[in-house]
Amino acid sequence: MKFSVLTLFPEMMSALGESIIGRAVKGGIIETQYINIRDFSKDKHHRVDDYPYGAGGGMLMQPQPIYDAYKSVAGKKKPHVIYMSPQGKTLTQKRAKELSEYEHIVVLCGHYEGVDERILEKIVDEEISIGDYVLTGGELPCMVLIDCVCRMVEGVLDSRETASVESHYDGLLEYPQYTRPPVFMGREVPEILLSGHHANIEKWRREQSILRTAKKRPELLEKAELSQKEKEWLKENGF
Ligand code: 4H7
Repeated sequence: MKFSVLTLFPEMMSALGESIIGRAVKGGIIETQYINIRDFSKDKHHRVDDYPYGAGGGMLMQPQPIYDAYKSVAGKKKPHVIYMSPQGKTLTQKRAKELSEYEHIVVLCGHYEGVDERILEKIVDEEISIGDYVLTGGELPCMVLIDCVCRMVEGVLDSRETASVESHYDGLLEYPQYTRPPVFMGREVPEILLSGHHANIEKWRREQSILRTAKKRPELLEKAELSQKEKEWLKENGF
């Protein structure tokens, strides 16, 4: 899978060269390219922004350098183009999984007060936000998106990192986990985890997931699929 990022700050993307995503890039499962929109400015001072018509503060990114940057990465087959914007639909695990099926995604990162509306109409398929708060640019949201989508791509995670037991995968939060030592500052690892009884451990983990979700993110429980038995069990535990 390939990501082409159109940005004024390509150096910011270096975080994606590290850790698990970095490994997938080195291994050739994921391809990334970072295009500096400024390289496509036709202005003699390499300007890419200008004042908005109708006044109002701030600067806007002009459409021409963005369009030419887009043309430089778009092949024969039209890529899926995403604009990172606080006006977009909020990114979810479900959408990330769907996006992982695309062969080529282009991400446009806005800066200053955003981009000229006409470039959105011309090239953008979808606007995505990473949450209801304001940032200085679309680069950090873009990295969040790429990280989240890439780890859903087959082969990016190894079997130990598997995506199937974690928060948000089945609509529930992750159960608590423990590693060595067995006693830390007087606090013991739950006995059941040391028992070696796999079925009991699975049951305990499922209960802990449900309990945690009820405590920390009760609104998630409405969408999660709980059995009648589990719903009753929750009630007995005060929820
Ligand atoms: C596109 C349009 C995404 C990109 C406007 C981007 C939050 C998110 C940006 C803006 C982003 C998110 C321009 C909006 C400057 C804020 C003061 C870059 N912020 N900006 N305004 N939630 N900022 O995903």
